[in-house]
Amino acid sequence: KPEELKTVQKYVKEHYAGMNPTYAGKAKGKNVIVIHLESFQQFSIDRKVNGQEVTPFLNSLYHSQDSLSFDNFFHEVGQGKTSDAENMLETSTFGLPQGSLFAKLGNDQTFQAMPAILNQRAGYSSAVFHGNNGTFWNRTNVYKNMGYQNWISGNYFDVSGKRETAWGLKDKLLFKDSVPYLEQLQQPFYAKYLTVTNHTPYELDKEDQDPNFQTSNSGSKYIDNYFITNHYLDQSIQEFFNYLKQSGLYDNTMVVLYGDHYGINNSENRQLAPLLGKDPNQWTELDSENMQRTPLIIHVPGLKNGGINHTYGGEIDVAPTIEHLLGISTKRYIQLGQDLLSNNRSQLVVMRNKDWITPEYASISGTIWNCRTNTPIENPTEEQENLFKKLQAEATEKLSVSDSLNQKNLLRFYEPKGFKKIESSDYDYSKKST
Ligand code: GP9
Ligand code: MN
Repeated sequence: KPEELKTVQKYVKEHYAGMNPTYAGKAKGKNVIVIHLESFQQFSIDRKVNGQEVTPFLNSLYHSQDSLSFDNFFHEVGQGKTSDAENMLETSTFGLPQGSLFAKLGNDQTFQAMPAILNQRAGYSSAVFHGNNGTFWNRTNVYKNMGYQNWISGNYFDVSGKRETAWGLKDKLLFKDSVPYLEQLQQPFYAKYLTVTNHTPYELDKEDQDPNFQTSNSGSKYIDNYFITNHYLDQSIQEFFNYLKQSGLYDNTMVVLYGDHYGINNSENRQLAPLLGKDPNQWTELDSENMQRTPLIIHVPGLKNGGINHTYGGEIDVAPTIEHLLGISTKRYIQLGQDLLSNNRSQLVVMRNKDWITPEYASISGTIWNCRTNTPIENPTEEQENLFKKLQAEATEKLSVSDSLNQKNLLRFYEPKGFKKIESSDYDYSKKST
């Protein structure tokens, strides 16, 4: 066993935050559907434009007592964007400092990822649905190494003519056309939907736009279009929930919805500011950092004691949260995140570029900000200085542990109790894929 692996294991052991007995196992045995909301930011939740809600259906899920919703949840992606978000959700480890882990390492990487864990611990089948071709972000190879049984990519769907945008099959059609495949999955299943219509440049054919929705007039085409595709995304989710309810799947399914990363570039934030009730001339670096919040809504029909949780966390924390809700303990795995429902978790959120944020302070490109006053800290006390050093050291350590694990493919040498190593040759998606 290499020394580096021992260091990683020591780190994981020291940072294990346990689970919350109030919620552990609350979704045991349910199907799991993860819906990846492309480029969807938290500020769109409860947002009104021209007096009208942009995403009324997602808002209703967000406020439901059957949902565990998070309003201080941050994306933590690097250059791998969507693929980094996927990697974090599936493995609770970070993407790489440069490039995409999926693309760079995905061919030979040993993963101990959600589809394999759920299959081996609780008999889950698994599938990914996505309207883009199978090879984008090297997904076909990665999904085999993660143990995904089915990969229903754009190669399976009719993407002719106006059925797709630049990024693949339109979301409403993705949800609709996935049904025949979804219905063949043995229950319980773990299914992931990667939406794409709400992706830059946020262009959508007129006939797909809701004539009753009037978007903003912000001065930025990006922002105005963003709300249009946000609204379309919202309708597509609502239609899918209608299907889940009609088919009877709803009651026995936990649906996890999350935004993978920002959609509006920081360069556009000043034009966005007035829509958020802010003065564009007072916009700060910290305001931009605060915009890196994305939604996380875990909808468990029948839960009843959900609500909006203000804990600070990020994409790295989702896998243990889901596993604990399903009643699957995670102590034996190498995961760098902490259950978002645990009472013992750290409030330090680490970004891929070594920035970090807590409820009190944020470090942005080397400057420390006071989150309460929205000002940079110019003359820190000695006590503050020590605290900032400590937080930066913790952030750096978390990233370097992840990088050592992933770049040296250390899971090759790690055998968690009862875990059967995934052999990519056991998986064949070739039927229709190219
Ligand atoms: C492509 C889609 C977008 O298939 O997932 O990826 P992104 O550009 O957001 O990384
Ligand atoms: Mn993306």
